[in-house]
Amino acid sequence: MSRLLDRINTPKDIKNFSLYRLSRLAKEIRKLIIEVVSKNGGHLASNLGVVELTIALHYVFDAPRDKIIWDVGHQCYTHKILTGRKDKFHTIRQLDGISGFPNREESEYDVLNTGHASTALSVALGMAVARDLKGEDYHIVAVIGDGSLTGGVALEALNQIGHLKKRIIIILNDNEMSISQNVGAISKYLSYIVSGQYYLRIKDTVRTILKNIPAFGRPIIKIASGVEEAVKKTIFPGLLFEELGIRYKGPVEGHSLGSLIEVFEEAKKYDRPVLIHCITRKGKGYTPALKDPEKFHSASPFDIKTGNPIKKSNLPSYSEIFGRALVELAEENEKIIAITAAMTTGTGLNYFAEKYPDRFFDVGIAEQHAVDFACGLVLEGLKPVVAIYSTFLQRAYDQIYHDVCLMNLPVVFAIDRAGVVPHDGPTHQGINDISYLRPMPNMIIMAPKDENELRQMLYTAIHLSQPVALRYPKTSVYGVSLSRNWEKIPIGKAELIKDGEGLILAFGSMVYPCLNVAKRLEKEGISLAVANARFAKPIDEELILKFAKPGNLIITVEEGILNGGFGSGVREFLDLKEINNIKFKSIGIPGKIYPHGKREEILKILNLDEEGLYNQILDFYKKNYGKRKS
Ligand SMILES: Cc1ncc(C[n+]2csc(CCOP(=O)(O)OP(=O)(O)O)c2C)c(N)n1
Repeated sequence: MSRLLDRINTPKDIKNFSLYRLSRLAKEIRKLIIEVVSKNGGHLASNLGVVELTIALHYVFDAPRDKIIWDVGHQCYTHKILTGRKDKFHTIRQLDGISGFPNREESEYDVLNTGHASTALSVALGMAVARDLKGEDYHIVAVIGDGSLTGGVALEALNQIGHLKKRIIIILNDNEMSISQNVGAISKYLSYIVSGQYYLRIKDTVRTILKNIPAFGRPIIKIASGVEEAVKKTIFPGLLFEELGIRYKGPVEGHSLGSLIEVFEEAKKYDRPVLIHCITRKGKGYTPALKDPEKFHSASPFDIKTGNPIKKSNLPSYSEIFGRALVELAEENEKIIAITAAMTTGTGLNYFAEKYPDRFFDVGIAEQHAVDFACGLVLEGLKPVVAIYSTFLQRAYDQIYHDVCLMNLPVVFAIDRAGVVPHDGPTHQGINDISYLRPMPNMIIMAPKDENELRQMLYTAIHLSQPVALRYPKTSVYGVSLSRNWEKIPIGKAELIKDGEGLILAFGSMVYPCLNVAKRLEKEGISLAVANARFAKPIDEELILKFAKPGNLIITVEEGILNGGFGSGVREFLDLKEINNIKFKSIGIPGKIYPHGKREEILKILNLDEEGLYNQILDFYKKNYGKRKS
């Protein structure tokens, strides 16, 4: 049988399909997604869960005239396949390939670039207001997961959606999972709706069975009816949404194309906001992903037969080292509390969660709340460690400033995925944290050169009485031996690793590559010291002054944006001291938007791989001293 997919280039090509053909298409799409993600890695489980939902949307709605907005956007693979990108699908998440998230530059069908959760409802409402003011007439559909619906921005949007009552269609894709099991009262409420519906559905069958039990049947039915009323009241489907002013439809079986098409058609007729509650399963159609949707939320390449990852390194990640170290420290210090915003495993906090469930909190996709929740814990004498990816911590900027730093509260921020992040692209690059945290009063910022130092820095951070951010990259560690003793690192003191005339002052992940570069240059007669800066704030002023002699060279290197970063801090200090007779350069990431690709590929593009650093440092040296400093 020929592939239906081969005939599809735009959503128009499926408009005349029968239900049978649409379901054949769903199978073909699943097969393609599994094949490609097994090679490229990607958000497998979420995408397998929305194949029918996406087909039904494109069958019923008329994109790109009708606007379909994907919240987070990690579940957009079927959408991409149906909207002209089937032939490029094998390049997804690869350098120069298509993005793993919606991207307006890629296609007119991608309405909104996304990556961070919970934005779709606000944007949909904004578009609806604009549509109505312009007197235009099209549908606006926002697809949001049950995890993302609990994010603060989405709740703020619901508040205004119910108030303005604009015509938008919200598709709630409820699989009871965020990355891990979804958490919180709203999640529980959604489950009640679903289980309540099952209850109402089975009740007729039960009633018939009871009727047939001669002596007991009728009295039991009486009791059961009372229970039913109570249950109905508490679980009347979608009451919460209805009371907010949003029409609720559902729950709908999210893998039944027929039901989905029917309810989407009906939704088109409403002249006010409507929420369609679709029940889907993450990983649908691929047993390993169905069994372990968390592992396959964002999968690295894997063997299709077994579902086992194709591992490139046997070394652990920085996240794992952090997670295990925190468990060790928590054994000795019962005040330590671990907090994640829906990234338990990603941040390595799964070890902590297992060992200390009472001291572990997954607050859901709620970075702002996570930070203020930590404030409350500190105010009552506990020691919260908030582990959040660099890019997502951006959400909590005001909480860090207003609630942590102004009061000088000793919250520990464990900033994971700091620096270049592979495959997920611009929305996930963790390159801004040094810049956005440096202006924060009282904040200490540190980054380890390797995993042993990460452990010692975590120990140091936990004993500080002020806010502290500890940043580390998404990569595997070096494999250095881990010291059994805990040692506090002196605040604001760098570590001179190699002596020399000029100074390379490297931060975090850039220390070892710079050391290698300096060793190479040494062989070429160029003598440069290398210091492990350890701190981006406060910087080691004494060390800088030692090297800031007239005509001497100082180069800062960081895996972060240059605007306002670590190098800027050093330059500000030199300005303050009115030192302007040295040769100074900051190496880092220029303030632009960076694509998706492997970590090594992006570091190479940025000239932050060893070769790029060698060339940048040598060029600067030659520019200032000719071939060799006399
Ligand atoms: C602000 C923010 N925090 C965290 C994440 C990481 N993240 C990506 S997808 C996801 C879970 C989303 O759950 P849901 O919306 O239910 O979608 P599903 O994957 O279950 O389909 C999380 C926490 C993010 N993208 N944005």
